[in-house]
Amino acid sequence: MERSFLMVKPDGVARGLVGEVISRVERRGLKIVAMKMLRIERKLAEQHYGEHRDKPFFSSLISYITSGPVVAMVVEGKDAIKVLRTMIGATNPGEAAPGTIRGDFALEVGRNVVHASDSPASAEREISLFFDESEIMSYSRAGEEWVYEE
Ligand code: IDP
Ligand code: MG
Repeated sequence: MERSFLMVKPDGVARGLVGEVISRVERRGLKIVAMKMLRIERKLAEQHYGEHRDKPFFSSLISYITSGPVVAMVVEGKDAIKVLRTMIGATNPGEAAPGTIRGDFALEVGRNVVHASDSPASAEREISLFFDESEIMSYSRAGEEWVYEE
């Protein structure tokens, strides 16, 4: 099993899309093993998006992500990182396929509703930025035997 970091960004929270995102994750068979609502502080935002420090959109990205509460999650399941990236859709919602979260709920790259880790290394780094190991739960979901072959 793999873990990824998933976050409903401030626009997603403000637009009432938290339940929509969560229900898609649950329906897929993935398991939410940690979750919290928080207002991201500037320092955490700059750490989280450190790879984009030199990009022209960095300061607007930091303003966006710190502009209101977010809902941060750790999601577990087979190929969780790749599966969530497919479910959220292309970074630019204008290019995101219908059926993806961004393709169904967004129009602009600077208001693209969700974040999901893009690799195992990012997932590990992002999970540890937002969660203590003690906040990550271990439990069985009913029906898992019908999601996984064995
Ligand atoms: P990702 O969120 O799909 O992983 P990244 O390239 O890692 O996309 O960019 C991080 C975030 O930065 C995007 O989700 C988006 O909010 C913002 N962003 C990326 N490119 C642009 C841009 O060209 N203009 C404005 N914001 C951008
Ligand atoms: Mg990214």
